[in-house]
Amino acid sequence: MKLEGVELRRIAMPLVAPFRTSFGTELNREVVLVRVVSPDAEGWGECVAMSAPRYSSEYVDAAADVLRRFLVPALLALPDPDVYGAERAFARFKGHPMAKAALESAVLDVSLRESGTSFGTFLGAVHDTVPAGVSVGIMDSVPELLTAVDRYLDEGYLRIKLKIEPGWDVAPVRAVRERYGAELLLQVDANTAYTLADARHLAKLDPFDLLLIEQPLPEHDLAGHASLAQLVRTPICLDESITSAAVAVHAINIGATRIVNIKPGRVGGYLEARRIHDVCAAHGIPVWCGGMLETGIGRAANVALAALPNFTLPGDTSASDRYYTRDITDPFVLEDGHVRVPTGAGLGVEPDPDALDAVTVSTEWLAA
Ligand code: NPQ
Ligand code: MG
Repeated sequence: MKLEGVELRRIAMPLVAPFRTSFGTELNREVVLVRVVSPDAEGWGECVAMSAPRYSSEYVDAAADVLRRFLVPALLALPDPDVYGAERAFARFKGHPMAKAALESAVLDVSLRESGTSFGTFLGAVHDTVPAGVSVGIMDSVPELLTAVDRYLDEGYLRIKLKIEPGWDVAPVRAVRERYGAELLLQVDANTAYTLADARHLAKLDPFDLLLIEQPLPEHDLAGHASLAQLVRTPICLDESITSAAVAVHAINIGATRIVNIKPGRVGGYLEARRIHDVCAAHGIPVWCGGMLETGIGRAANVALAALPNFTLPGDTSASDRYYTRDITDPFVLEDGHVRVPTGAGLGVEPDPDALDAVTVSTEWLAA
């Protein structure tokens, strides 16, 4: 494949409602979109870094900088770029997995569009639709939370994830479990807000039969998660900690994680995400697809990934309107609690030019 150049586009999308987690409140999603252009096609990728380095050390301006100065030039210097060569070229730079994932998926998209193959087919999808869960932010009160959960269940979501932090954990979990009963698939996500000293407190969640507790401790504390796993009955699921297939294997082997959240942005791309899927399957560890408030571009790729066989728990693969009034692609919608895996070439979706214009802050063209 020959490339003509790469466009970096900054967009800003207002959220339908503020989204509060243990690390802060988001009102406006800033995104870097990557468009890779060949003579015959173009491919899109979405960088999931946040405006500020709160989820991980990456943030939007840093991702744009490393793309512009290092990753895009390394890609354009390849004599015959493809997704595998791109991944190898990016590996020569430390860190910045979200920036790498965005560019890697744009390269994959353009090459798959040229060959007429879908993301799902390329990755090994075995389902036409995937079950959708929803992540519910921290609220000011339990009644407010129940109103939100009511609405999501009415819309058809098949699993609820409550964001938790110290002071907002046992009471909201109890209230939701009591209101909807034992049948509701329910889990929590702490985004690193606790310490091992909170083990006895976290064990108070055990009676509520949660599917899992996601990332209770800081990301680098794998040993702490292994210790915590001995003190609580609820399965521990790692998100922030799992940065590669090698780390996933280590975390599984020391008993730090019984379930794994896979986010392609966090691990440097869809190739590494598929390897994590594969090593988890080999170890009997179920996985599910996380979310980073993606637009339709990132969502399309995630939904394709979530259709692989070891994604046996509903993901944070919500419908577009969970986050955005107007998505930049045709919106992903719930059909009986499921989201459909696109079947067209590449991502199978593309940005609508008018919708894209309406949210674009700036663009730059990096020519080959
Ligand atoms: C998680 N996502 O699983 C994350 C974290 C997260 C859907 O719960 C702006 C951009 C705000 C990305 C807040 C979900 C965000 C964000 C939370 C990601 O840990
Ligand atoms: Mg998480």
